[in-house]
Amino acid sequence: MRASFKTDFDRDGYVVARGLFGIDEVRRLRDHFMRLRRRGSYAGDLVGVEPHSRDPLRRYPRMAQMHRWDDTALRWLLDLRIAARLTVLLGTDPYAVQTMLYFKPPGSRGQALHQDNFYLRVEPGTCMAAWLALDPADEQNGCMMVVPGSHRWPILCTRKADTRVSFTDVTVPIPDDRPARPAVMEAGDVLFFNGSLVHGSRPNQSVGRFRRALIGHYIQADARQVAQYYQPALRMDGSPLHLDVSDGGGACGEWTEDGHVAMSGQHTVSRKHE
Ligand SMILES: O=C(O)CCC(=O)C(=O)O
Repeated sequence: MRASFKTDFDRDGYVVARGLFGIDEVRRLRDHFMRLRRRGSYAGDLVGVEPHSRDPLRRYPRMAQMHRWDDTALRWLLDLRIAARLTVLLGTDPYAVQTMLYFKPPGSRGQALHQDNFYLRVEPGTCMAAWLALDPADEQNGCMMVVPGSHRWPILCTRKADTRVSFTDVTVPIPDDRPARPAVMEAGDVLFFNGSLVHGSRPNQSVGRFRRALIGHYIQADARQVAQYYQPALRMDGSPLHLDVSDGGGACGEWTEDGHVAMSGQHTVSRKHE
């Protein structure tokens, strides 16, 4: 772990661990989840699988909470390399609460800018994500976009998102002088980011490149509550524990059909930016 790993994270709200997973491991994970996706539908899918849909995200919808029924996902979620880095970044042990797999084939919409703790409702503190690139991710195929320093902002009121470019219907406003920046990554890199960090992704505009990512969500071990959707939390040895249930929250972004703008009705705090 490089010396600036934690200071970069504290300053920006995110940090990339380059090459944390080897290329063979990444290939195995990619093949595994592609096989599962082609095999059928699972609890936690963002939307029903429609193999012949014109919408690429309906052909390859996001999977979630796979670790509850898939051993490969569980082992990855609890991986010691991730655990060690989270412990450094959080200053406490992590608990694991979610897995997700974004396939993001060519032509897919992205996910509008948001803050994860809007959905997880971790208290006290916030959540953390470990976002493993399973393909090279750049601006053309819709890499992650992050707003450096926004982890110090409160959870913002949401607004309507443009559902022609986002599969979710809500977003958060950002000031003109704090633009989202691309997090360009190689397969095997892991982006760690704070649950208040404003982030999202744009459409995959490449001609033929998937932008797959395997994501783990974690909370710090001194958190007392989290939304129902994330229960039970797991200690990093895999043993389950139930925390108090927060009001509201839910899965990280609800599916919205292309072009239909609708509000979710969930609003939270609004305070001025720092
Ligand atoms: O991978 C993406 O495009 C978005 C992922 C995301 O927003 C998240 O993990 O919270």
